Amino acid sequence: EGVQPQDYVLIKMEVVVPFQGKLKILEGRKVYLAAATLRPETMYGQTNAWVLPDGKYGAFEINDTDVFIITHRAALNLSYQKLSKVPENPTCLVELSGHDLIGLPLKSPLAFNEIIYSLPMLTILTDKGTGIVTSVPSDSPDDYMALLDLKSKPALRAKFGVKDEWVLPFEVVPIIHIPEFGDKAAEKVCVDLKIKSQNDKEKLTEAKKLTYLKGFTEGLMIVGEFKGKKVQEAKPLIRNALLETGQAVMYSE
Ligand code: A2H
Repeated sequence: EGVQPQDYVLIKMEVVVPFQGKLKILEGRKVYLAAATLRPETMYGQTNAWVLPDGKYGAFEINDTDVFIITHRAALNLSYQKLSKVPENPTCLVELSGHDLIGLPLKSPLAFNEIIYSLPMLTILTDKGTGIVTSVPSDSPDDYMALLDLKSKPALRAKFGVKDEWVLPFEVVPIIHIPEFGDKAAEKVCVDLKIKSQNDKEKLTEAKKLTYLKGFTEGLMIVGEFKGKKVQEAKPLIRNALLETGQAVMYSE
């Protein structure tokens, strides 16, 4: 954990009914994968969600209606932030592994893709955020490479039981223009740096540095309600709209 507290926006990605398998027990409730992000203004470009296949998750009662699927660690933190039905005591309705979550159909706030799927990412940290990440391959080098790995490696899809239709139809959605990098900044930087896979840590760190700062200082929204505005200006407006409409909550750790 860092010394500075990190404030995340938790995006409520709704699991589409009917529930299957271990999730059947949650019938009648609103169930969400809650993804921690620092970039709420990129939510238009979501193509999927990420889970760690061997990660341990649970379905936790947040209030009378909502259930969040997150790590136990995140549920404990949330329970001290007024996000638990029983304060300071998270209630787990069912234990889940990342494998149980692969292939869940989701409706996610602002996404141009009406339905997206939950897919495996091998570099997710279980001691950061909720252990659930939303994927925006236009602007996140990690997301771009993890999606490219799945798209280009049938054996990787087979290993995790990922169906072609959860991955192959999903293309990078341009949402932000950065003068130096164009409309698909993450793709451009990954190609320029010749990044081979999601495991190419050093180069991905470099790619993230390059895109993150430029995106914030020079990026322009090219879609959505704040089209034409700078990313810097749009970010708090989009975050507040997501919070006010109940599509997201704040979480700090
Ligand atoms: B970001 P920081 Cl478009 N493991 O959201 C690995 N990565 C995680 C995570 C976890 N447990 N929890 C959150 N994250 C990702 C969007 C995004 C993000 C874009 C561009 C850059 C970017 C869409 N994915 O992050 O270490 C989430 O991905 C660049 C670092 O706390 C979250 O924001 O700074 C970010 O990492 C939080 O990372």
